[in-house]
Amino acid sequence: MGGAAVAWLFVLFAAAAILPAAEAAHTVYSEYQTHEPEKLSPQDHRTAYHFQPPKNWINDPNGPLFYKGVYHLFYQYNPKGAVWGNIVWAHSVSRDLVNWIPLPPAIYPSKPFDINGCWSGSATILPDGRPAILYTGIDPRNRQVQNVAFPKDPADPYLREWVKPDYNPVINPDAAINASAFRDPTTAWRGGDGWWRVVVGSKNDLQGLAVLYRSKDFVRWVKAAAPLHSAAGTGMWECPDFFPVARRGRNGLDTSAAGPALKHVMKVSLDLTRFEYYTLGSYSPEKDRYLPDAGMADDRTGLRYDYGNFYASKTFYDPAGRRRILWGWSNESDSTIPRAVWLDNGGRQLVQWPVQELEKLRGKKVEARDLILRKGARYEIKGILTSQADVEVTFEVTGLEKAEGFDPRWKDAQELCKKKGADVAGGVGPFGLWVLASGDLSERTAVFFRVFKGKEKHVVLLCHDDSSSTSRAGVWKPSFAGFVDVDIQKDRKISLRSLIDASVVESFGAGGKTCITSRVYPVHAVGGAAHLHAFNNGAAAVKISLLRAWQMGTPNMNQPTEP
Ligand code: DQQ
Repeated sequence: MGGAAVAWLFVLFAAAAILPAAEAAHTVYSEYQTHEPEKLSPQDHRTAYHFQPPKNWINDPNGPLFYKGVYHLFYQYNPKGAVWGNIVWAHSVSRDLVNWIPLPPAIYPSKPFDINGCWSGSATILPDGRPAILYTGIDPRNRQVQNVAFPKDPADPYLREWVKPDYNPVINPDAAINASAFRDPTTAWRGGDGWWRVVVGSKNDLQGLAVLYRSKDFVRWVKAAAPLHSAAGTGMWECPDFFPVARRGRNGLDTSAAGPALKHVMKVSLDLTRFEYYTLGSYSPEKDRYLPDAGMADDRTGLRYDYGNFYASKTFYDPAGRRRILWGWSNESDSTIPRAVWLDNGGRQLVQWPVQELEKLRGKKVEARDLILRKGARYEIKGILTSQADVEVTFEVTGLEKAEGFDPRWKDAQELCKKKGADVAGGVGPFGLWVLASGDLSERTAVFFRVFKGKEKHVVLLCHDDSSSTSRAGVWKPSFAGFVDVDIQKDRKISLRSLIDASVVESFGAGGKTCITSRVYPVHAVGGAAHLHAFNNGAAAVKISLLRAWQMGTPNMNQPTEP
């Protein structure tokens, strides 16, 4: 028998014994797994105040929690290279969500139940105050199993060491479950009956699943007869998140909170689209079923936390600030700014806003008031380093009768933004900011609103449009966009906040109703060469009633320091 035939036999045998390489929607570059990152170029795109490790690959935020006065963030990390692989739970701590100190990885492959990887999961605070982590381990057969880990020394506020008991895995995929699509346990919640519940993301062909398990002691978990929720045609549900929000006010709620004064949020990260969608709805503790409100969808027509580069997000309840905080992974290698999240007054969507601790990085400020921008006008914001800035602006709109007509077939905001970019003159808008712009404006990212006249009310679109930049041939320069649910005819004004951080632009439209994060990699508009303008390309004049821009300081971002 020739060598080639032997090799075939071996492959067939191996394939029968183990599942194919564990399925996750990350590209594996085996040749780069142990490479150091390249030396940084002088044109540095490294962000300063977005969470990131000093080097190497990072993806999903994992198990955020608050313990004994310290915030903990774990994250999917490759200790050996700048691409996905060798995944461990890296660990950083902070007292203010702004300055971060790295600690050694908390959870790393070491036991049969996680020897091929320690994937995403969540933390739960147990009734005695101790945290527990549930995470996905990849076992020797490349099956995805769920494991539990506890702090070795609960007296240590930094929770440096974690113990993974030998009785793991605590949840195995049974015969009905696809073992290569079974991952990312949520924070658990406890019902009035004293049973813990947790959801694990999965799929059955194209049916996305939130598989439900129950436990009395957090160790023995029993699968419920039906999933908490599922949706046809959505594919694998990665990183599900399930939590309550108060019907009124901005305070966050503990994940186990129950009662009539709240609604529930179910968020799924769809492997098929690589975007996330959430629904608002009701959770019945008796039936252990979640039912989205009428008109809400888990698929690509649904609501999104962020209409840009944002995935695998996770929330946690912060008892110190009585708020729920959200983090997302902004592909490439950063997390977004932690955001407080609450239910909008109308109860039809969530609102997000950067945690207020971020404001302590605000340094030198420039301000402009009562500026009228007529068609084609622009105004340069000078006097601060605009490649690392926080900009807040309120636009007053006039001439709503000049708004372009809205075609009801325009369902996809991103397509609409592509079609009607920042350089396509309009009636009311496009108006907004050009950020990370080169001196000659050949390179720029437009963050802008465009107002249309719909049948019943005006339709407002928020876009991030990087497409007009002439530099960076061959680099993906997507337009991202979302509709903004406001009554512009009544309000007559709309606000925008953009966090600019070298290669991240994170925008919050209308006080955080529509959010967009982009990664942009300017060639010329880096460091001190970056410019910032307000512009208007619409026929109707807009007035900037107030614009404030702050240069942002640089926190300790995971540079080794003693906690
Ligand atoms: N990333 C993890 C998985 C998760 C995916 C692996 C989402 O657990 O499903 O690094 O980005």
